[in-house]
Amino acid sequence: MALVICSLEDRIGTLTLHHPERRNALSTALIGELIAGIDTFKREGARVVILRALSGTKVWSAGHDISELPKSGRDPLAYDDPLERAIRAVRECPLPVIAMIEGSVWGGACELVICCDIPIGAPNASFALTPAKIGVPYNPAGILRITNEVDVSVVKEMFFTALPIAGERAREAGILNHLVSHEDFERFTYDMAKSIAQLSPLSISVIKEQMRLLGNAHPLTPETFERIQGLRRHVYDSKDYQEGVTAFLEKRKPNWTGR
Ligand code: LCV
Repeated sequence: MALVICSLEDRIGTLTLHHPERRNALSTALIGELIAGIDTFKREGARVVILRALSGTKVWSAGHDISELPKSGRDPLAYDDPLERAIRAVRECPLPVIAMIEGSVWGGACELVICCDIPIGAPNASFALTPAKIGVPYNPAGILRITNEVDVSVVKEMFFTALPIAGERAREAGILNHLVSHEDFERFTYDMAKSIAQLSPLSISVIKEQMRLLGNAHPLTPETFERIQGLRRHVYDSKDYQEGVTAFLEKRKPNWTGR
């Protein structure tokens, strides 16, 4: 049985978490399928990814699979931990990733959602950072990634109380971009995905990668600067860039080739 259901239609790739018996806990197996799904979408020409759970779910994800946490004496969130690999796969994916959240989100799954590019919540979406419930010393990269996106005073309250925050408060704190009624949730999300799929994939992928590199809160090393310049040159030297400009001048829709 697939732990993540993958579907690709009109260049929109949808990954649906599908392990309700374990409340979509982020196990090694589930993360493996999630990363494989992203790789498939990249290969098959998707322009945007939606990460969701089954419609009507009460628990979007229960976070790291606690049964897989190492016994004491080993870092529970080391660089190669499955949760860390999933977060890097989302952040380094050249396609925008929309998180479509209904139900409760726990622990490291909150960071996974926050690291998606456009989190959209239904009214019952809630978020609880729970390392203090398990005695886990959350990792510095994760703390930096969360505090880069979410109001620091709210992040402290979430870490220190392990209590969920929801609705408007989650949107105001910066966890959610949009809070949408259940009736509009599906249509709003897929309409946004469709609009992204009409735009230049090269331009979007290089803007996303620049934001990732610049967002790591450290002075730019010469190598990082040159990598950014190379990424941007790849776009403005591209046929797509010419096509985007020409199509505008010719008052027609651009035909992106990704080259
Ligand atoms: C493995 C699970 C899990 C689970 N792992 O259903 O952020 S950090 O640093 O802490 C990081 C290390 C992290 O993300 O840690 C995980 C943080 N997650 C949590 O604290 C949430 C733990 N889960 C729960 O509190 C409850 O399961 C919720 C509230 C999510 C759902 O409650 P509900 O009553 O609907 P159950 O608890 O009955 O869970 C159903 C089955 O899923 C397993 C759980 O052990 C149970 O398995 P059995 O049917 O075999 O008893 N399960 C739930 N969460 N994170 N397994």
